[in-house]
Amino acid sequence: MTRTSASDHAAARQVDVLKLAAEIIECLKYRVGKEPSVATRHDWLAASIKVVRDRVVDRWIDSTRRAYEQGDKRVYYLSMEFLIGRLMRDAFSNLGLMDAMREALAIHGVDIDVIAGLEPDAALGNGGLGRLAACFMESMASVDIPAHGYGIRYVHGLFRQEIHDGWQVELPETWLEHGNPWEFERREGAYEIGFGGTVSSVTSKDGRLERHVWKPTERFLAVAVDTPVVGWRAKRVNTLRLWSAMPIDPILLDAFNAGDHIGALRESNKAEALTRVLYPADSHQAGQELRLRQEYFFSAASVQDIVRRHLSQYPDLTSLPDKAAIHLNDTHPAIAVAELMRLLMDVHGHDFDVAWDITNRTFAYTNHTLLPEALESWPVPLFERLLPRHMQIIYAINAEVLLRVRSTGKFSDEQVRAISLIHEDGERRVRMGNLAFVGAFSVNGVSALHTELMKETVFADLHRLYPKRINNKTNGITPRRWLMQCNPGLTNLIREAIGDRFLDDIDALKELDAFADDAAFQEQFAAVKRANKERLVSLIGDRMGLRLDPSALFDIQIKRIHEYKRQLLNIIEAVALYDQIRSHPEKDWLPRVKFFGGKAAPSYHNAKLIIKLANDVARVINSDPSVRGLLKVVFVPNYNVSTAEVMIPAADLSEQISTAGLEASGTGNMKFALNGALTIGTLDGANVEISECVGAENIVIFGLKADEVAERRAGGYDPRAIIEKSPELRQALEAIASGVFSPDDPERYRDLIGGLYDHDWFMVAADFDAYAGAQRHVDELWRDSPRWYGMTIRNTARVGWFSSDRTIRQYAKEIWNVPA
Ligand code: GL9
Repeated sequence: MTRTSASDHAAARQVDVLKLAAEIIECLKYRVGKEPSVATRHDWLAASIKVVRDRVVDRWIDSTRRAYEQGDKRVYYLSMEFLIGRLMRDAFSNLGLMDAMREALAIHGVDIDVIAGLEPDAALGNGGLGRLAACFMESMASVDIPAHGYGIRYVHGLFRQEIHDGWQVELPETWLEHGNPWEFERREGAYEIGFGGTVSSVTSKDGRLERHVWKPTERFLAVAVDTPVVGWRAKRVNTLRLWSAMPIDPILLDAFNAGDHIGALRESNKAEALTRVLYPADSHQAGQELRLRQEYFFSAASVQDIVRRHLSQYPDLTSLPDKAAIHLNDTHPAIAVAELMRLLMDVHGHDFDVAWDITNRTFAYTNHTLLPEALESWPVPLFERLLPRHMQIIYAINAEVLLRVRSTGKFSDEQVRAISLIHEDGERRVRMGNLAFVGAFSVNGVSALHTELMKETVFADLHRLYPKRINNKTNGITPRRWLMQCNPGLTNLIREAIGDRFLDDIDALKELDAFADDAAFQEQFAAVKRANKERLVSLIGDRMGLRLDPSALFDIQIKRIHEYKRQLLNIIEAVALYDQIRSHPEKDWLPRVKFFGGKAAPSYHNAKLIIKLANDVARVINSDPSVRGLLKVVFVPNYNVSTAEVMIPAADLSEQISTAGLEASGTGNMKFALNGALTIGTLDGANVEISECVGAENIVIFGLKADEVAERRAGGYDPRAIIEKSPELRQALEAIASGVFSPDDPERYRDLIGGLYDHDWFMVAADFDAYAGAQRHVDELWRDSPRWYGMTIRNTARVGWFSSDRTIRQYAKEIWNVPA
């Protein structure tokens, strides 16, 4: 760039900043109704968002029109969860307005970081599955795919977690408290959604055609609430459409006039309950009727909307598969398969075969877990009562599938039973996984290992019947949020080293490899990490009143609390290390802080007990003077997307230690590696592919592999014998079980630890020694600073492949058949 053009550029920017500054005041006045002298910080936040939002809307309308005019095929991503987090930084930065807005606000004496901190997290999801949907939405806009996300506008997202006396306490989350400047309610775009009632059939005069008419007894309105999703450099803006339930009759006047004032609001209350709160169960089926109602409510509204949009552009639905790909994010929206069949047959008059062909070429399905307790199924009587017509359709689909199975002559009775959509042993249940599988033309897993296990375990028989259907799409994360926004220090350092190309083409990160052993670069890399650790230290100081040393090794395990993720293994290792430090004070122990963060499903007893244990262990270790501050344990309350954005850039060590075969992919593992943390992990989920990308010498892998776990389980695993042989493990377990960390209730952990001796389903004992050994290896690496930074820089350089842009391009090419 020549001197003149650089100064021109600066001048243009200056105009931009002044213009934005003026617009903010104008917006504050006319749209917020305040003048600067009395505006609160929330007012400034609202005004800033609205000023930028106007620019988003221009491009949004543009993107929508473009898709319409070009007759593009659209992608519809149906997901019960979108774990979005904050939106402001995302939108500002993707529009390239971050610096200009910072300066514009500064003119008014407002610090953008302060108001950004006021934006609530949109926590409309539980964990990885919901966050993946949010990353996918951002990537679909970034790689310019016309896509709509469809979900539920929960009034209360995932509960807020407080820790009282070490225990998790759940409090309602209220993200809409100050309104939501990002959303647009579309009252005109409402659909009727029914439940219950009866089905009658009407036969045509010649007696040939049979039409079914469903008369539901309960009906609600689904109202669309839209949020624009801005892609990188605002190439495209897509829509996230979340459904809110409303009563058809807001007040029953007859009842009201008769004096029944509460009863008059019955409909209204029922509607409100439908989309009020997100179920907080992760990898675990919430078996309640309300959950099935939520699933049908949002799936039916979405399918109706898709059909309406198609028919506004094309004469009939036979071209639907060419113009729409409907993606089922897990089985939660699987009922959409039956809903589309219903519309095709009962409303649009297609016969079963045509309807089934259209449906089958339109749907694709992603499986996110193999845990048996997570596989959704619904009791037939409940299903039949709530959705009588869909139940009939599911029986018809089942008949079609089982006929095909029988006709091959290759399946035993047992295998036929495994394929059936209806589970028949004991209570009859509708299997949503099987419905999604047969209704879709593509079924994918989320990492290479997970996909192979799908073929061998839950879907083994369906896979034999449809051998081409299962495919893999390894998960990814958006580098905008998970590098550029959460780690500006590292982003700038990379730009100085290799230029800006990686901002648009993440593969260019590879060029950083050449700097891995460069002493000067290592020093700068370490300085960035140090600054990020100081940021975390101050967050912990503010939130918990704890003082931490940023020169210690920051060892972090943040994710939902689940036995298979083995936070317990990590805590037991902390206790063992505590013993070692006290028995060998003469040894050169290196300072380490073990951070934990995550929520437990409210009904998951052991997960909640593990949180209490982490807090009990933290209290004892952190206050024991003989530890001399060499080990600290911190449980960070209310872990959420925003907390992750501070913790991940500050991590030295990333804990990815699930029992092999049980974590479908993991995505936190990718975020840590991208931000220059070393991984300690098992060969599970996407860890396997991360290890291949970064190289086995740049990751610390330990423990049983998936096939070894299966073998051990099959071949009479004896945890007690293993514990007896490992003095370190035995002592740590005895200490916990005997109440060393719970003097107020010495029995508290007896059963939790007893379970490890008796069955230890998650193989904590089997992997303990390998894990402890791997941790001591980490100590050695950390002492050798040039080696450590060489490894961590190579992690950042080599994990560009885990960008969700790559994942989305694979979906586009190999599943959806849309250009990207
Ligand atoms: C999950 C898997 O457990 C993760 O391994 C995977 O990375 C994500 C996204 O594919 O999906 N499946 C699942 O039910 N959850 C996952 O995180 N649970 C939650 O979202 C809480």
